[in-house]
Amino acid sequence: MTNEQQESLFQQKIDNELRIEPKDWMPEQYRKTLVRQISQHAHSEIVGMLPEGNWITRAPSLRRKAVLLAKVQDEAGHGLYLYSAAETLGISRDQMLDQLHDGTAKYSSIFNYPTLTWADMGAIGWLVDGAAIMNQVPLCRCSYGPYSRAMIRVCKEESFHQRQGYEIMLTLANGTAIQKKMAQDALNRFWWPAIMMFGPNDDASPNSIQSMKWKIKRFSNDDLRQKFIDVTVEQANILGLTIPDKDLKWNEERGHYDFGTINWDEFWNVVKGNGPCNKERLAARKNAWDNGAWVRDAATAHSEKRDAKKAAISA
Ligand code: BYC
Repeated sequence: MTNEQQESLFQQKIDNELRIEPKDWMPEQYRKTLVRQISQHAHSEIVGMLPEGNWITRAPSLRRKAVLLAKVQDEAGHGLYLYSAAETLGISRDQMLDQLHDGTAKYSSIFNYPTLTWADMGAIGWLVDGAAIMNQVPLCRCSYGPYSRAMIRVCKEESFHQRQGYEIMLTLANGTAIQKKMAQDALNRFWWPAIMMFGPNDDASPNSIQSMKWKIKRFSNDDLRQKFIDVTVEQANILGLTIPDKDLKWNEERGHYDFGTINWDEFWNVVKGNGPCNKERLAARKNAWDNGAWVRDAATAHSEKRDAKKAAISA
């Protein structure tokens, strides 16, 4: 079969909503796009543990601490499913981590902002996990089988994360004047970075057209951003908090909220490594990798010993 015939069969499969599995033929660019997206997604989960991990020892009650601990552990699990999904495309976990550590692989811009107060745990759960759900539910129908299946469990857990964040915000918003102020301040700081999570506008998104044709992405960056804003404004109203956007206004004709201009200079600056916490986040990950060397060595030695024992028995 010629390359064109293979490509045409591949596209037909996608158009017919069939999943592509690891051993199926796929264009090299499809494989590369998936490795890029899935590994960056995995890195985001793992780096995303850091801002919240910062508050585990300072959670205001045992219940809050247990819930936050469980949430952060869930993020580690998401990272592991996603690294495994990416490995089915022929890249090793070590290679992916090298790319994170040397700065060639990205991770979500949102995790380069600091978590200054307890209310930030509420804002992250509500807004960051809320944005993640909006982006990731369609990924459950991604054309690549292992990624789409990993996303089903991830989304179930993200939905609990969003609710726990919203519940923190609700408690603070109905608490003392100082608590309500803290919740408002967290919303002020996390609103725009959460909106930026969806990526550049469609006309500045080099990967979108091809990724949508391959059904890796089901909706464009701008469509998902708009959906997120439309549902989140109503949630802010229930909290009695104000979204920090003076241009936010219901547009009857469009059936959507209009919103202000995103600061793309800030976005690209953070993506390029110059956000408030980029250096700190990367240093923490490299440190964890270096400090974990003895665990990896011990696991390798143990597995070699077990293999040698098995070989000796069967000899
Ligand atoms: N931050 O052509 P585009 C979580 C990059 S984890 C940094 O639109 P694409 C959570 C993009 O990579 C949340 N970089 O790209 C965890 C591309 O650069 P490269 C993570 C960004 O891939 C713990 C360039 O800009 N979610 O929720 O078609 C606790 C041009 O963009 C960002 C995922 O990873 C950004 N925000 O679309 C709590 C979901 N946006 O790679 C919560 C899976 C764009 O060409 N990923 N860039 O060098 C996706 O859905 C897509 O990759 C994106 C971007 C929508 C993010």
